Amino acid sequence: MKNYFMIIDGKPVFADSTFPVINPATGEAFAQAAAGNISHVDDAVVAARAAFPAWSSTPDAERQRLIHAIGAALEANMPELMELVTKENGKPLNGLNGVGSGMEVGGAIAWTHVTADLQLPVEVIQDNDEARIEVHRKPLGVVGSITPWNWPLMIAIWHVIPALRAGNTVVLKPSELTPVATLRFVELANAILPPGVLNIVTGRSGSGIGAAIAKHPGIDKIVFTGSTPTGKQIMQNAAGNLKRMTLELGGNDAGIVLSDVDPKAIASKLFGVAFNNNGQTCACLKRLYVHESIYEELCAELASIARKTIVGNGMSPETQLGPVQNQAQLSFVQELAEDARSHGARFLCGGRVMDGVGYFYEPTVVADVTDGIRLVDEEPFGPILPVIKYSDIDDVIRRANNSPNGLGGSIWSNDRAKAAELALRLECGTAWVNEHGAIQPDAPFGGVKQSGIGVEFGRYGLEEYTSIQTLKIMK
Ligand code: TXE
Repeated sequence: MKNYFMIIDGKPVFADSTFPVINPATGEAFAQAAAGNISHVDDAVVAARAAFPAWSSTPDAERQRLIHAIGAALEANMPELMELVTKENGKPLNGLNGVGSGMEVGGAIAWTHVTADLQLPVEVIQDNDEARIEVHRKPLGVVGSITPWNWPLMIAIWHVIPALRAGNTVVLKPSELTPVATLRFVELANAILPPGVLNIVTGRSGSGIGAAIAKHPGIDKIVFTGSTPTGKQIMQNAAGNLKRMTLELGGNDAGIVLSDVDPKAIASKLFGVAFNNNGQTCACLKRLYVHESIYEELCAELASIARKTIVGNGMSPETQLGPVQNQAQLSFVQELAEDARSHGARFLCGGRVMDGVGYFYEPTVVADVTDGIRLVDEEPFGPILPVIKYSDIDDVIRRANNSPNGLGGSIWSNDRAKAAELALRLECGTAWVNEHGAIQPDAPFGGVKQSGIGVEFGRYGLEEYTSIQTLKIMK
């Protein structure tokens, strides 16, 4: 079984012990990762601080060249990275509608190259006889990145690459459930970057490494993707030195289907945006509101697609959905399903843990549920979709917005102008029309309310890794 090491100051670091990385399709360990501790965080911060002056003053074009080289290294190692992502996370190599580890690694490569090409030009806001005023963007220093298990490699790239592009150095901590693809990425990147620019520390659950990063006085910014409760703890811990912060937290995205659509025409797309990666994506559609006139027909279509979906070990090329990533998440999905059952929900398909090894749950479509039960009000983060009937558009917009979350939302209609108007009434960071969860490296993405702070991607995302310096030159 391969043993994955941390990298601090460009050097491999093996801790005193290792912890197992479980393949959720089998429930068995397939790799070991270094069980680091808080002292490794200190070492990584020292290395990152030492590397900052040279990295931040490296000419822009050189930083761009090195980041493109990282993109090329990811591409050259794509099959290995795909296998690692599938084994640690469970998502299939190909997956439902092409959402699998191929997309994850392909996305990581694309984001790396697009972000390498982004620019933060000096803005001149006044240049007259009195004075010239310029606005400069400067790197913050050391960025602490804390990533989750659902898109382990892609999210690490989303954090690390813009941080580096803007001239910061990084201390990265992947989820204890999915450290290996990230460890391999950091190893590849360290063959390209100067020592100390990108460091990675791994540890078992309960190691306190995440909290140590959040608290560390030598870290200037935290970028975190994960749950809202952990995001709140990080914010508290980060207050000591007023760290800058980008938080990408949970969502419980609503999709609203108007009466003018043909259920047969949109069912497959709706199913895909709700169930891709087994619903374990922050911006999956998680509450589906359907007009009463097409409710039964759309429910039946969704259930029929769910029954035909191929669930299994993600290493098989035909698998569409893999296992839930971990036992705790599987138990949580079961808990929400049982609660819905006890409230009279109608299970159109699924609703059971699958027999055999691994953390598999049947793709499940649940009708006759409404706001106020846990399956609708809480983010299930699993392969289960509540479908909720509505009759009045103003009422359903109010219900969609009646959530502490505000990551994404969508309107589905043949009348695009009307749908766009309604979409703008949704309280969320991204609103889609006839789409859901679709993101791209040049468009900002982030949550409002308790779904997060700040945005990622594109120029807006890159700016979050900088502070502004205003320069006023008197004439
Ligand atoms: O997340 P955590 P978990 C949601 C989803 C899921 C739930 C729990 O609903 O069911 O979160 O998942 C590190 N200080 N999302 O338990 O705890 C931890 O080690 C600093 C939505 O995995 O938030 C890991 O690296 N760091 C989300 C990371 O935080 C701490 C994606 C995420 O763990 C820490 C994943 C602390 N005190 C889950 N405690 C999305 N937005 O897509 C833990 N960590």
